[in-house]
Amino acid sequence: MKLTVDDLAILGGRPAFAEKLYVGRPNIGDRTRLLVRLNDILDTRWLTNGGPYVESFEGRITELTGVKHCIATCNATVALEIAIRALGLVGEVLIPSFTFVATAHALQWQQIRPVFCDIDPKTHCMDPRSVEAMITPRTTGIIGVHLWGRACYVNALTEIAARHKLTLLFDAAHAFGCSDRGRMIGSFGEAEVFSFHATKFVNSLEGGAVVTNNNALARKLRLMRNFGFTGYDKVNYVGTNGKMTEVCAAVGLTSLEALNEIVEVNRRNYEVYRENLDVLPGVSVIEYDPTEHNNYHYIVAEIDPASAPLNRDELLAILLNENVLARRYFWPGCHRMEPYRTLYPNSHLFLPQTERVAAQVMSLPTGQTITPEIIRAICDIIRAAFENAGEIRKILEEKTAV
Ligand code: T4K
Repeated sequence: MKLTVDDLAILGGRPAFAEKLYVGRPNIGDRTRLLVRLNDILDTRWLTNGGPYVESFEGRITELTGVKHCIATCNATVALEIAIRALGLVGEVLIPSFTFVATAHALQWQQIRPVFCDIDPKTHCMDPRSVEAMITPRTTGIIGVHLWGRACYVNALTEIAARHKLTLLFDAAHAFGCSDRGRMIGSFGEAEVFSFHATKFVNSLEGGAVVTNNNALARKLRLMRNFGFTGYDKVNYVGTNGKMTEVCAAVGLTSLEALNEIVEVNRRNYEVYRENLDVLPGVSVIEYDPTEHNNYHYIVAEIDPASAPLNRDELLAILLNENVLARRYFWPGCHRMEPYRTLYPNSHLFLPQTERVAAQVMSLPTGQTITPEIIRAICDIIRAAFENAGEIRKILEEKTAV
């Protein structure tokens, strides 16, 4: 389908897509197998609290990542919270600002200050030089984030953590099924945290997990996930209710069975996007290293305002009008969100690359519901918008002036 500017809804036409195209549309595994599992759960009436489906889900995660222990949780935010608590982090912890706000909230929730570090604009991951520069006597840990599923600077962060005697944890919410120098993500640092939220390529409706090779830590995490109970009527820690339900585990197991299929679809989509977007002025799709395992879950396009005819936000407005709900993850950066911008008003002074990248990045729809034809049509909209940038900009300016 070749669009002309007349087809662009912002100029009066009908949206190119009759139905909304979402980033994060859930992938669904084999329904028949899922329904068998759900019936079994209902028949046995074991719904949560250490049931067999959670146990097998945890077993599959350990097999796939090669990590000794998996503690499945109700979501990754709670997984981060209990990992942070079990590791004894206090005071200040270094994290990137360019991440989903849950990374910061998991610290602030327990009165630990997230100290925001800048990113390397090439990888969008926390820059080890910024990490080193932000260490103070109050720093107790570092949380590296494998953004978009691409491993962050694991070696450099491990070395910095060891030299400064800091605890290293990874937020691997995006990175299930990905590797770093051939080793599956999950076994780096003291522990790593995965998300299996509905919008992730493998999902358990809501869900997360902490994985670790540390036996004592694993035991502590299991207790903390279940109120700190060490036996009937006996509590040893301040715990929470972080348990995954049997239904979530059944969805997760079914989703894991489709893992290779979903990755294949994501990889195909990624290649079609690259083919069609990388040729446009000022547009580049972030690269995944083909020598690593990748889940290709995020299609992230960078729009360089210096060379693209329209900027990121102008393109988003066009796409939205065409029913393409692209997202500007992770704009404007945690440091510009409350409570952080009030609590730590000077953070932006240390985050020039974060500010620049956050203003240029958009995430595009992919997953099982998105076909190469849809992607070509989305890319055609962007091309047509660029070709008519002058006219479009005028209309957008008039709209915002009203
Ligand atoms: N660390 C990092 C680095 C993370 O990215 C995340 C979560 C976490 C930690 C915490 O993990 P969890 O505690 O959530 O397990 C979404 C997800 O809710 C969130 O899990 C994810 N990262 C983040 C990047 O994306 P929103 O605010 O964008 O969600 P929402 O509701 O706008 O959904 C995104 C799109 O997906 C929508 O446009 C519609 C579509 N959608 C969504 C759902 C839930 C569907 O089509 N069907 C659905 O059922 O955060």
